[in-house]
Amino acid sequence: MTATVAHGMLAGLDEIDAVGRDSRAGGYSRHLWQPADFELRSWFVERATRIGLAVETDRNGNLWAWWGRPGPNAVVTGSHLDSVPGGGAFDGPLGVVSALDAVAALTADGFRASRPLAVVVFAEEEGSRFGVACLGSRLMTGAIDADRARGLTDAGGITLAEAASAAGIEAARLGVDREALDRIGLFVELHVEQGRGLVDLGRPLALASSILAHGRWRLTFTGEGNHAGATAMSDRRDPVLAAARAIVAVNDAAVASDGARATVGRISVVPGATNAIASSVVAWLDARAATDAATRALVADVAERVEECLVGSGCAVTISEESWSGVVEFDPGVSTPLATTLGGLPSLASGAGHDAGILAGLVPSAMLFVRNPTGVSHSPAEFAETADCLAGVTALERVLRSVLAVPVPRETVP
Ligand code: HGY
Ligand code: MN
Ligand code: MN
Repeated sequence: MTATVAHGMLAGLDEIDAVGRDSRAGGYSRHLWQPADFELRSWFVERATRIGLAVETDRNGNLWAWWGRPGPNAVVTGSHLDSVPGGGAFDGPLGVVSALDAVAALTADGFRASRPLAVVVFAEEEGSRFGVACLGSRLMTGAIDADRARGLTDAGGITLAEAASAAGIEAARLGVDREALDRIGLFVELHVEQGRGLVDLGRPLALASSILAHGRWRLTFTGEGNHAGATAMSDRRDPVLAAARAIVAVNDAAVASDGARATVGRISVVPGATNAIASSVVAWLDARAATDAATRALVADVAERVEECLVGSGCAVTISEESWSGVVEFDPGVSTPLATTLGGLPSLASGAGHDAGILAGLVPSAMLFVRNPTGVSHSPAEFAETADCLAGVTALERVLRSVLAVPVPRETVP
């Protein structure tokens, strides 16, 4: 499925349509500071510059395109351009393209903003290269320790610090960015919906009410590498078998819970030979639930079940928490006026995480969702109708007009 939208607006989706296509998985694989990501960053700079914005890269690799002088109490909109492996065309890029189009509509008709405005592209939102989702916004806000982040490694063993340096970012400066954070007066992220909420409501747009608590855990199973032909079945300590049983147990735990979700979508087998019993397996657990406590309880249940699976296997397991995001409740004091501006919109809970969720505890934040008729995301089947996307741009533009018209208090004018 492509993002083809033959319209002046949303043309940005067509412009990046060929970038990072994944012929093996289908869809797109666009990962931090790899060729597709660099190409998308260049596209963004060119696109933003063309409509009169000035682009800067912050200390964590996030891009900011400013209309006028950067300053406090800014209205910020945007999303991310990276993808999961084999992801869809809309998750992230729709928010960036819509933001640029909404701002272009404002600049084109001579609108005069009373507050600074920026379009942001957050780095590594999916965590596909270094394992931690929303890495750019987490670093900026201090939601991840900078030293720990610098040591994160990609599949090839390259550290974030090394990758940052290679991309021209000073690794020592990765981390909390008070200056960038303090400039945000309001963050509005437009995003394709990733479930069927809007389909069920029969509405094209909604505002976000909440985000599930979620996190990632790394399960490392160790056994004994050995010969596939020469090792009797009774002599084996096979971590693949242990991991397979454990993965079934992960699913059982979520099914037994009250609506929690648990997924193992990524497994690596070492050494990964057809004719060798593996020596170790790493399986990544993604767990989510409506409350922090329910998510923690699910993971505790998973851990217990996984240990039970290993009894008598001769294998061992270690479980390490790689990232955690507590439940997010978007502030109705921020969202309700936006809904009013838009003539009333439903509110929708999100099962997916977002940079707006990382920011929400620190700066006024809201999200606009655009209907996804397939309800499918993180897959090439992710989709949004052009009419709904255009409704999203128009809604974002109206929101920006309304919030930008409110003057900055005199003492905070830069
Ligand atoms: O994984 C997530 O929830 C998000 O799409 N990054
Ligand atoms: Mn995503
Ligand atoms: Mn996203």
